[in-house]
Amino acid sequence: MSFDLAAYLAERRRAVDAALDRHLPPPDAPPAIIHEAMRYSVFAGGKRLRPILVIAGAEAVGGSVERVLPTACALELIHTYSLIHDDLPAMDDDDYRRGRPTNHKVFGEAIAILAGDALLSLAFGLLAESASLDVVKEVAAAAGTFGMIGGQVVDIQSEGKPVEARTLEYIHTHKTAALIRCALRSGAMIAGAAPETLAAVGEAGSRLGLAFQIVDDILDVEGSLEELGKTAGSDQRKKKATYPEYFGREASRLKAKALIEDAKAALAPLGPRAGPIRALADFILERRS
Ligand code: GRG
Repeated sequence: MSFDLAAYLAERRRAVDAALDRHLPPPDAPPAIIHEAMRYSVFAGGKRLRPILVIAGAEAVGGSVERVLPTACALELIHTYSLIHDDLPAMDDDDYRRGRPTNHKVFGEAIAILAGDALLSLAFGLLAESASLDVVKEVAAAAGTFGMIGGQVVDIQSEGKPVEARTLEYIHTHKTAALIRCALRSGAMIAGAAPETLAAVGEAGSRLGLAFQIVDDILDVEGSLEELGKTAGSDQRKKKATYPEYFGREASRLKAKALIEDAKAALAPLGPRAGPIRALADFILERRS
């Protein structure tokens, strides 16, 4: 029987959502406005890809869902903070995210900035309570200036300018792939992966992450507000450095496909337990939202 990805995703999304609800402060805890703003964006309906990759990373080396749930939540909180800040007028100035008006459109810029900061603080609190120092360091590196923030800085600096292919790859591998790789590796680390297994999982994560952002660039050209939950065509309007802009849509799709195959090849030594990661790899390539 083939792997039922829809059932796998639905079950793990439910577990992640319930854990997020437990870990986030109640919406009426004073000062209520900040807790409402945090919950507004977290529960706006994201795919939960990063927390599910934490879980799949653990399962690929025989770990349990329960054990990695706090780390899975931490990754989703960091991802949501990055989306809130990315949407701010000072950054991408977007009006819609996850099918809803962006956080600053509803709560104002000051609360949106603070909601992002609060999600990041909560994430590291959760990690400190539940993960080893190695995992905390791994996440800090992936989210920081040599990871996601570094990629965001170069992305912003490159707007409206001609970029070289290696700059484009730097942006995508840092802005997006670093956190996706970290999600897979963190799950595997908590589940006690051997060094060579962890290296294979990291290889796969880097390729999945880059493929994810290339597909995101293509969807920004091809998708709609209904499908994406955010305004399509925004990369072109902001003159962003993207794969389809640089290489064309067809070559970008082939590149994403090749990366997905490379990711699966890297996972070969893990055997059947990496089945969910392989299915997630196909999902990353085929997704429409
Ligand atoms: C520190 C001031 C400050 C800002 C941080 C780091 C940063 C701003 C932004 C990160 C860059 C970013 C938003 C990259 C885009 C990654 C991406 C493709 C996001 C969309 O991910 P999905 O499709 O979203 O998984 P859902 O909503 O499904 O979770």
